[in-house]
Amino acid sequence: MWIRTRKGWEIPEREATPESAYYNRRELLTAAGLLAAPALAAPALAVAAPKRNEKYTLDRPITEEWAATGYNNYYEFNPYAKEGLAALTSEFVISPWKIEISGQVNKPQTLDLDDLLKKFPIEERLYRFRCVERWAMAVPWSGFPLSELIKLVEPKPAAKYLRFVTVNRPNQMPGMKQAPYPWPYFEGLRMDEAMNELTLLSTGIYGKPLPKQNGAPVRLVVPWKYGYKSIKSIVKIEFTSSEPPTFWNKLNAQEYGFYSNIDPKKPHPRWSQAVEQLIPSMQRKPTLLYNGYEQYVASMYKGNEF
Ligand SMILES: Nc1nc2c(c(=O)[nH]1)N[C@H]1C(S)=C(S)[C@@H](COP(=O)(O)O)O[C@H]1N2
Ligand SMILES: [Mo]
Repeated sequence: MWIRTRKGWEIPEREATPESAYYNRRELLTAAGLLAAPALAAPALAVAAPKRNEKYTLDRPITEEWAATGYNNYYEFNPYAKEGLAALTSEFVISPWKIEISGQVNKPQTLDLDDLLKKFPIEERLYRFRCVERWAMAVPWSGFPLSELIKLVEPKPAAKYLRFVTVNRPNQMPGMKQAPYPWPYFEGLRMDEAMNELTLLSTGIYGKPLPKQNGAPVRLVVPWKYGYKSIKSIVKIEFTSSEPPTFWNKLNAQEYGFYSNIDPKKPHPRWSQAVEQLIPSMQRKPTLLYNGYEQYVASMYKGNEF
């Protein structure tokens, strides 16, 4: 049973937090010692910043790091709030981390994330990112193309889809006990979508390891689809022959489809998708078809997969 709760997107426009309130909030949090000062954030980890792949460019400024790492959707930590999630992640253990790969592949295996990261070079890409609730950002993700991992495990011809599953740790993720959702979170992609050059397995943001609230230690980034497709803290990837069920579709099939490709002309049943709002200012911008990635993805679709 799903108890319906008020979502962020149901907040009336007039109550949306204006930019100045965000800045003030941050100053207050910093003064109260609740946000780490930058100098303390990165101890002497001599990790080189990943090299940026200049192919992927933006039409807007990069979102301020504090906003992208301080305004999140991660229901396992809190299904009712987007701010302050970092403070709820202290019990969440992200190392060691294993990913189990199973199903229709010649080489099923359980991979240690550290070993995986030695196999593939990490690059940085600037991508737009758009939540179905209309908030949007533009951030430097680091990671490697999911296609590299797919090639490693050699899919069989019967593999048509990938099913992804988030870690299931109610004792480390307090939100899991706050709402009766069908945990653990699960998502899926069609094989061609998973192989698309844009689809990243991301382990970092802003040149640093992913903060826990952004999906550490490894998450998907699928920039032409609504944000909920970009599943966080992945522990399992299964190659399947039929379309896998997805978390939000299970909760509300009328509102959240399997494809969830971004289309300004297709409204959500409860709101228009014609405009998006850039965090933290909530400046409005027209939504772009496929979030502006039409040249990379349109050929995969006949036109009705939204
Ligand atoms: N496991 C898991 N993955 C998730 C979510 C979640 O609640 N749980 N939220 C999704 C939604 S709705 C969005 S918009 C993005 C937000 O990513 P961000 O917090 O890094 O901006 O994560 C997606 N991945
Ligand atoms: Mo979202």
